[in-house]
This record gives sequence, C-alpha cells and structure tokens, in this order.
Amino acid sequence: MADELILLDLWASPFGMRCRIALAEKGVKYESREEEDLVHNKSSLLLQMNPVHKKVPVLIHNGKPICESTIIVQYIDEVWKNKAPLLPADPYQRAQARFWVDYVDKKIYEAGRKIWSSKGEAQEVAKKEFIDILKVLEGELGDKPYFGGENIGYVDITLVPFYCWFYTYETCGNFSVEAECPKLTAYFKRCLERESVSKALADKQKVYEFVLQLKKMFGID
Ligand code: GS8
Repeated sequence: MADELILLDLWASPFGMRCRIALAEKGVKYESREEEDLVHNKSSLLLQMNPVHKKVPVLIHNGKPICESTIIVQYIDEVWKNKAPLLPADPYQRAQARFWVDYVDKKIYEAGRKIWSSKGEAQEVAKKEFIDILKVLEGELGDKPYFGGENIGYVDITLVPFYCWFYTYETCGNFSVEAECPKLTAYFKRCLERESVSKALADKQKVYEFVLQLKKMFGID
C-alpha cells in the first residue's frame, strides 16, 4: 500500500518550507493542507495532530504525526533513504550539522521578528544582532557551495527559507543584507537555483504584505 503523506502547512512559514524542500529533494509526493487562519481559527486536524504546540508544520505519515520542522526533516531523511542523504553519515559531521541547525533555529527567526516589530533604537539593536548572526554563518560557510560541502543538506534546508523573509526585514529596517554579507547572499542565490528550493519559498513581496497584516492585527505600527 502506498504511503499516505499529508503536510499541514502555511505558505509563509519558513518552518513549513523546510519540510517542502526536504520532501522535494527526496522526490516524495504528498498532500499539502494549508492552515487558513493560525491566529484565530486553527483546524481541528492541527489541534489533534499537534496538541502540544498547536503549530505548523506537521507531517502526517500514514495517520501518525511528526511535529517540529527540524525533527520532520530528520525523519524524512531517515525514512526516504533512496535519494542522497541530507545529514552526513559520520557521527561527528552529523553533530556539527545539528549544531548549526540549532544555531539557525535559536537565532534567525527571533532576530528577524525583532526587526519588523520594533523601531528606533530597539530596531537598530535588532538589525545589528541580525547581521552579526549572518556574519557568523557566512564565516562557517567559507568557500563551500553548501554548509555540508558539495551537496545541499540539513543546515541549508533549515536556513534557506528565511531568505524570502529578508526583503521584509530589509524593508522594515532599511538595510541591505547583500551589502553586509555578499558571500552569504551569493550562497542563497545558489540554493535558489535548485527547483526544490525555488518552488518551496514564498514570494518576498507577499511575505512583506503578510507581515504588514500581522503588524496591523497585533497593533504594531
Ligand atoms: C516552529 C513552528 C512555528 O512557529 C518548528 O516547526 O520548527 N519550532 C517550530 N509555526 C508557526 C507558523 S510559522 O511562523 C505557527 O504555527 N504558529 C501558530 C501559533 O504560534 O499559535
């Protein structure tokens, strides 16, 4: 019997995008179910499948939920072994990949959110923090095409979705990531050449409009 695979998702979610990229890299077909209103009206399926966090993404594999995007990507790598691995085989290299995924996970979203939800001095601090985080990542990337080396992998899949949010951070904060981190920007553009990535990422202008709506909804001006 064929696997039944459903991804509970939200088009603008960088976390959902991670799962979309991983599934595309593995060539796995799935049904996408879009949450219409995560602020006021979560679907009963989402509440049932992720009762602890009540967040997307959730991958439902033959009726069983897997939650948290970084865990979902690892699950995908472990279940669909037919295609190129996303995590390295060597335990030390795996630990390194997990370290950088953890870094991205702890830092980027929150730093970006601070940029679009603040202004004045607080926004200046947020911008500096954001650029500092990117510079650390740029240093780690070095001259490699991808974080793990020659092929796209776990760290790239975790990080690249935020690229379609950069326009929002830059517009709200009035700065340019490319001017600050040209090598990292070239890397993001390289990732976007892959169909798995370009198809998974949202339109940057739409993300910006989405954030403007969020700001209105939460009374942030
Ligand atoms: C984060 C998911 C998340 O924040 C992961 O999967 O990696 N650590 C998790 N999902 C958001 C949508 S994207 O901003 C969400 O579902 N929010 C609903 C809520 O907070 O109630």
